[in-house]
Amino acid sequence: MAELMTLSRYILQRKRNFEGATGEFTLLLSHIALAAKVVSRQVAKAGLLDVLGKTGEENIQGEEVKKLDVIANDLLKSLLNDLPMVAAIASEEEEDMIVTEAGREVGKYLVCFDPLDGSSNIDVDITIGTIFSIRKRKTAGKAATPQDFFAPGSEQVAAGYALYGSSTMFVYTTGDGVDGFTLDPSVGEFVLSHPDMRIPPGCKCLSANTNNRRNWFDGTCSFVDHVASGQDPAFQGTSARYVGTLVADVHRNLLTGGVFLYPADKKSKNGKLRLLYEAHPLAFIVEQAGGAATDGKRRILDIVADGLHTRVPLIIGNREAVDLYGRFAALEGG
Ligand code: P6P
Repeated sequence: MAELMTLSRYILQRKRNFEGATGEFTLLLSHIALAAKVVSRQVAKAGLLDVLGKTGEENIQGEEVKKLDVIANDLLKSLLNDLPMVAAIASEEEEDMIVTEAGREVGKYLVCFDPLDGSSNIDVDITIGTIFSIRKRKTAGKAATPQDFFAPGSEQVAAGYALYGSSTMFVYTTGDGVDGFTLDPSVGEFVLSHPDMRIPPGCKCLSANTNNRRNWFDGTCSFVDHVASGQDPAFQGTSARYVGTLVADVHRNLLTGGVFLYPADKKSKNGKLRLLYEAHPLAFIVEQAGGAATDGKRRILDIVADGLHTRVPLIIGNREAVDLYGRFAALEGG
């Protein structure tokens, strides 16, 4: 039988070269993977369970909260709350940081997550995902504060996502490359399927909500027009692909080559996407896979949040495309 390299076995194997590997990180990542398995099961049967539709409430972002959002958020909160190595968590669905019971004083890790990214796609059966970011805090021995989260994205010790699509995948990095695992429902394990993921050369996809063009700065419009013009050999085979789930668009572009942009515009100078639990983790992964991520000017991993829900413009994917966007933005705004 082919080697069944499960996520747990893989993390344990890689633990040897993970600084201060004490097994705590392995347990933390395994808990996040467990949450992904449970959410995957709920998503797979969403139409049969009373989990579709809205709760009638709004979250801190002013967005409608879908039932599966609440399920995923509550699940991650409860799983992480029991782990002594987790000091605090920040969630897209929670206005404030949550200090965990078990790790209040002794926990060294901080976990940020978007429990269900793309939830507007739940009811139409389009791929959604969970995004997470793990960083170490500097204030051991006492309860964490939000300021613990306000550090460059380059200080993350791990980042990853689960993708609930045609199959359920778990993709993560600890700064030593990116590896992808596919859930085998017959054994209930994530099995290594995409070792050492690298973004291929060639920008196969351009992902942007072009209906926002009326608010875009000239640099963004010029970049998109340049890609569509067919004049640049680097974009001869580029197609428009936009799912409306950030993690699905970024994952596809990671596998095929491509660039995703949710830029600053005249209405939202900080764009729409959140730094701590969307841009930082995905930027860590894409850079580890050979790509790049900026806000149009700054490297995403250099940016420090000034709030748990800080928003940033996000241009992420093939380094050449991201850099080209930056040149248009510098000349004409973006
Ligand atoms: P728009 C989903 O709500 C999300 O946060 C990301 O997953 C996605 O990329 C983006 O918003 C889509 O936003 O404005 O194009 O619908």
